[in-house]
Amino acid sequence: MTPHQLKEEIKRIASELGFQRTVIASLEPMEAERQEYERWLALGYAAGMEYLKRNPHFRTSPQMLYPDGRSAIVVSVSYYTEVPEPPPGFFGKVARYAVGLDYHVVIRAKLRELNARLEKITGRKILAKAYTDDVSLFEQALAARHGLGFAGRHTLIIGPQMLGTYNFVAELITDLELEADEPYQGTCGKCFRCGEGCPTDAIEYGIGVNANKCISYLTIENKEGIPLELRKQLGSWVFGCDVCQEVCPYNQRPNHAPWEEFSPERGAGHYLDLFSILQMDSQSEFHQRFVHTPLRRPKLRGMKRNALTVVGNILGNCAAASSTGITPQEQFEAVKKLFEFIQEESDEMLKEHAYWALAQHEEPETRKKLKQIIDREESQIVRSLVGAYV
Ligand code: B12
Ligand code: SF4
Ligand code: SF4
Repeated sequence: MTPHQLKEEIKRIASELGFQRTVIASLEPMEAERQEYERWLALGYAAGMEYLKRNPHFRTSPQMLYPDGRSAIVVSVSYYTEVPEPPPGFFGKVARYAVGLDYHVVIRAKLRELNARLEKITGRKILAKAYTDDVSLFEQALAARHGLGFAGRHTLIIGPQMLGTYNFVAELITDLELEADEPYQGTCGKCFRCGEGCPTDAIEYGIGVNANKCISYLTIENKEGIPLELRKQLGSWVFGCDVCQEVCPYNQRPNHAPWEEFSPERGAGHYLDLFSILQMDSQSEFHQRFVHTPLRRPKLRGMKRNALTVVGNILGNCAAASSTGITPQEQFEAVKKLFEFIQEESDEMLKEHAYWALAQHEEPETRKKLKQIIDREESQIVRSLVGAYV
């Protein structure tokens, strides 16, 4: 088989397995990309993601990552599933990429399957390593350099032929000597919708995403509280955020996820019952429920923080409009549970978020009771934080 035929076979088998697009990348260092990356780091836009700051040279040198490698098979696969109408009540939205089973596990298994089939057709052992969403590699840069798609203004890779952005990027670095593909020349043209639509103004055209402001960072990677000035902008996102993708014209006719592992029935689903999160007693209970899904990342503490913020936003909307469909009785129950939460919780960050959630409810009774219990609050830190908005 000629190298060209082998490359075609790789793309055919990858497509048979469900990968929507496959390109071949060289493992040459990504010099220009590293400079862009360092500029982003220098601006402080990696926020608290210390692992991203450690070694930019390493992240942009695929050969260093896997010294046996000679080329990379770079693939994309859709995770898109239709979002149903939100259930009435206190529910939070989960970003589409996270509704099913943990994609790291699912994709790596498919890439290993790809490798096994390649070993069959080449008749030799292939040294290979599978990666996806692995911080040790600057994946979008590698994908863009070899035509998996182009980086849109929201920084995500947009595939050609309307493959859009609802897809994961993954790589199989192998010891196969393969000819690398050229970049794909796509463009955003005169569109600026993602930056205009981003609820927190996190997108800076030409630079990238300022993670300090991005809801995805704030709800998944962030270990602190949600900054006060950004809490309302979270809206009902309890895990991740899809707004910049929802407004992107390249996502008008998204391809559906090819594997049932990405279906909402197999994982956490599109919506989470917020009080079921708040009522969880232990990290092990949380772990048990979400262990096979991407939602385990922020741990129970992070998810409770997110849930409290979204409950606050829903309570805030109850006063502003009757469109939430939440009855006064349901509001009363929710407020009661929040007061109980404050009584039982010892974590200051979570307590403060619960106070904030209550402060969003513009009901005179709630406000009166809130003032009373703040006066009795033992933690001085919490008292002074809450003082800013009650
Ligand atoms: C850290 C990280 C985040 C951070 C920071 C995001 C960011 N945009 O930087 C946070 C937590 C906010 C995040 C959020 C999300 N993420 Co994320 N994230 C990553 C991770 C681990 C590293 C990203 C990174 O290196 N950022 C650094 C900056 C500098 O990179 P950049 O902005 O893309 O680079 C820009 C410039 O440097 C410039 N550039 C780059 N090279 C060059 C070269 C030249 C010559 C020039 C001129 C310019 C230039 O163009 C780039 C694009 O504008 C990658 C996986 C990986 N290992 O790479 C996944 C990844 C980017 N995330 C992914 C996803 C799905 C998401 C979310 C959609 C999840 C969600 N729904 O909540 C959101 C989307 C938010 C957004 N608009 O980016 C996917 C994206 C798939 C795709 N189609 O592109 C990835 C690739 C994971 C994967 N393997 O599938 N993420
Ligand atoms: S994920 Fe949400 S918050 Fe982050 S850049 Fe996109 S729209 Fe903005
Ligand atoms: S929304 Fe518009 S500007 Fe943003 S990535 Fe999509 S096409 Fe580009």
